[in-house]
Amino acid sequence: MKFSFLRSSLAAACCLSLPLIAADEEMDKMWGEKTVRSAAATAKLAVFDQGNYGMFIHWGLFSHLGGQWGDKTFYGIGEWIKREMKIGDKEYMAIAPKFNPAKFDAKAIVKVAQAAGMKWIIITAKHHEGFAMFKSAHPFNIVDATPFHRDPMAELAAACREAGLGFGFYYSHNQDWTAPGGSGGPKLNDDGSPASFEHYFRSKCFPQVKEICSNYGPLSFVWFDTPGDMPKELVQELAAYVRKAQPAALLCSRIGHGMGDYSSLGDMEVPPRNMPGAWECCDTTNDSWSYAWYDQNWKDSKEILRRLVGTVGRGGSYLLNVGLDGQGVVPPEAAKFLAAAGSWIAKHPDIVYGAGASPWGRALPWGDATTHGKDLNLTVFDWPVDGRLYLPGISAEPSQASVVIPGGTQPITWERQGSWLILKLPMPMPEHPASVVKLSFATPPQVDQTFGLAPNGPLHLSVEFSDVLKAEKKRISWMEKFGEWKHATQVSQWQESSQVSWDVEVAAAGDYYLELCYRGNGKTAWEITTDEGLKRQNQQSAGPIYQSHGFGLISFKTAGRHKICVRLKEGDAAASSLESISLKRAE
Ligand code: FHN
Repeated sequence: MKFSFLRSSLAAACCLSLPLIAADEEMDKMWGEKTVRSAAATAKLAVFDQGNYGMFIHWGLFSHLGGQWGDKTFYGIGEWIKREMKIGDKEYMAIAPKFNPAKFDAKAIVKVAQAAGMKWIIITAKHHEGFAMFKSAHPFNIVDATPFHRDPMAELAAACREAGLGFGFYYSHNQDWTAPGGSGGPKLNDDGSPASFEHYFRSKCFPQVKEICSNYGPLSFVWFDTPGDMPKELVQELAAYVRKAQPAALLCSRIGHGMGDYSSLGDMEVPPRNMPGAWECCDTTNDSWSYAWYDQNWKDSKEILRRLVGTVGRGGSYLLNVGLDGQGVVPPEAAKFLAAAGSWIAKHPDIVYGAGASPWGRALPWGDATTHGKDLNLTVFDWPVDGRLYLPGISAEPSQASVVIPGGTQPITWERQGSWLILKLPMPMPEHPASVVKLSFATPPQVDQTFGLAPNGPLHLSVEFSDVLKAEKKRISWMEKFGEWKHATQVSQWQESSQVSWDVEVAAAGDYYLELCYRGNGKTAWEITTDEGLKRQNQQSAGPIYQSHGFGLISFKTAGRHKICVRLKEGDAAASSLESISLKRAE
């Protein structure tokens, strides 16, 4: 049983600090093959569909270390510290007697989740380190091996039940770094005989899954992770057991072999376009999943809402993580920003709960859209400075339009310009970090998904939405630092005749600044052409990381539908990878 793919790619990415792109097969081993909603899962998925927002918690012995081992700081995802700092098994297990999370208060954690507007909590019962955060027959557990002696999982399960929140467990079924035979674990049993994965599975994994499914009441989720090369029969056995013991629990796709009830996307991945089926984006409030003393890169309430509404707008559900510290407490910065986002959601529940995906199929330049019945709800993060909100490609007339203001709503008017609906907004922006505009329609509005370039704001055109000729368009994932995943769509494998193009509905003729976001190697020259005969060329340098480069002005002689084409003219074609272009009107 190997887990070398993750190890080697993580290590390489860290050492070189270059983007290292994970292959599809590797991503399946980490995040499971995507599953399609089964008829049997549909009833169970009702809670998931309605709630759209849950809390993920990473907590374990690694939380006691908090990203520090001796005089060395580990800057990757904190729960990987054992592996990455090469801490020996005995040394690592010797941390347990020092782990005493005396400030753990299940009710306080539930209050943080409720204030955030979250509808369930999923917590690490056992992460890859192999330490059980619950009372287990296996001695390496929080009740028997630490001075804490309490079962925090029992306390949290009870607190969630009392508060009406769903509750579920994360369980690392394949990786276990301290159990002989577990993936990434010791290769020999205590008696010196070779350890097998089957032995680990029978002696630890399966019995512990039985414990978490038997001793904590009804579960809403069992969230297995990183299936790796686990044999299909064992995954099937585990899934069959959980389905019988916990019939209401949803299994995410990371159980492996397509056995989940819903798909878990890549870590920290809000997809660029709407996705069908039942799926979830798991994300974290800073960069690490588990508590890390140095990690202050907190998402503020605006970023939390942008990613939450972005996920719901794409048709998914958002699972946002906090790493409890060594005392068992939610870091105050996470609690603060979650609560601020939560009070916004409490004022605008229709944006998230039971909300449907955006008819535009992607985010819009100023924010995002979700639907509720026949209503179209717009979440505006970037209020237009001239008070005109441009909605592209919408020919249906709303029966009503209003802006949510403190204490009520304010009707607004609109004007039509071809397929553009231009809403006239009050100034200043009534609410921060986002304001809501509500449009009612007689029937759910159909939208032409062609991109629209408004005169009063930028337009970002990802290659995800481009037509590509004679080059390769691909969705890629890489790590900025160990375990911190980034995702993009790129066009690579450029040839002389390659071209990337977008159709764009331009609201106003005029001059626009164009930027290209790409990576590559050294001087790179690009050509931009439009259907109006415009042809521009420019050169900038390229590096190994995606970066935006100002290209210069292009202009549209007329408003209306236009085509913009990008070609690589000079440079290292093998290394060049285009991610997007952006346009913004010159003033
Ligand atoms: O390796 C784990 C990682 O530590 C963390 O638990 C994430 C959360 O989705 N899952 C795995 C990597 O995808």
